[in-house]
Amino acid sequence: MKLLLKAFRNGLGAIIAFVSWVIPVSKVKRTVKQQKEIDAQTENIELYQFFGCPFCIKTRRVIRRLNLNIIARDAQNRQGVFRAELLKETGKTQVPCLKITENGKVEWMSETVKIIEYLEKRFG
Ligand SMILES: N[C@@H](CCC(=O)N[C@@H](CS)C(=O)NCC(=O)O)C(=O)O
Repeated sequence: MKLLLKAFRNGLGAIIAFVSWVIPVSKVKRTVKQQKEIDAQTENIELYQFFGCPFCIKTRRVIRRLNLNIIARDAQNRQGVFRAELLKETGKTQVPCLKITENGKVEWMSETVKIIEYLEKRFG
């Protein structure tokens, strides 16, 4: 029963992810120079996420719209290094979670609303 529910949840998540991927977004337009500057900043930002999680899909959509090259880390794989790192550093495996590395300091940011607000404010 548990396995069936998990399969259903993952299947549903994959469908939502696919639908979100096919629905076009109106991307923020920048000059090549501006985009290069933003790319340099986003090199230090990573999104810890699950592929089919609705909160992660919403966050990924904002990232797509803002035209940000933020690398997505799979925190769903129970044997994976990113899940282990997320758990070690934040004490939980809640996603989405943004890892922001700045001046040698690492900040972990949870909660979709907070993450989106941060991205919009900084890059919107
Ligand atoms: N309030 C959170 C909820 C996020 C949430 O529930 N994420 C689920 C996946 S859809 C999760 O992290 N589950 C694994 C866990 O909590 O360890 C947000 O808005 O970001």
